[in-house]
Amino acid sequence: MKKKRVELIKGDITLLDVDAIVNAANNSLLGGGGVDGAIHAAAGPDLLTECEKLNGCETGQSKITNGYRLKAKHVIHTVGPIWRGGFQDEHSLLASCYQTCLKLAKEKKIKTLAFPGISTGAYGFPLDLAALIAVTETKRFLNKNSYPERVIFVTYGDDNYETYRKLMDQ
Ligand code: AR6
Repeated sequence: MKKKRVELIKGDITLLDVDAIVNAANNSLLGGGGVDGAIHAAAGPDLLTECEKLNGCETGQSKITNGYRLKAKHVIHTVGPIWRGGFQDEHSLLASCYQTCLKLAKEKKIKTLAFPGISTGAYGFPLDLAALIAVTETKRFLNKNSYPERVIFVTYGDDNYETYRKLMDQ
């Protein structure tokens, strides 16, 4: 049987043994709270040193670094939009985060890539819509490309897990 290329798990993304994890960063790329803080804490100070050389990142864009002390070999930092009611291009900016991360993964021949729920914490994006964008953009990309071979959505709470699960079953 063909192995599924999209998976869903609950847990802490910093612990995953994958080729790359995605960081929900901010425009400075210099760290913050939430998953960004957890990734920097787990990767150690060399991650910040590499990030300092990147000159930040625009919303909807992504940049790749090493993973340092993480099990993951790389971190793809992406900057999700802050939710402002849905009239400020938030939908296409979030779609662009997924597209640019997947494109970087393809270029680097990354086999396994794990995503957190970009913009669904401090940035306030409605979870249902964010999960729909995540699943739609990922499936669309995987249908046309052989890298990444496998994408894992990592959720950090029961609500999030159920939201993704329903969408992935469709
Ligand atoms: N593993 C997996 N998911 C996590 C983890 C973890 N260790 N920790 C949090 N989440 P957020 P944003 C989930 O706020 O909304 C930062 O300060 C969390 O439950 O981390 O894109 C940055 O520097 C939520 O579902 O990112 C920016 O300033 C999701 O990760 C800002 O927050 C994203 O929540 C970005 O906000």
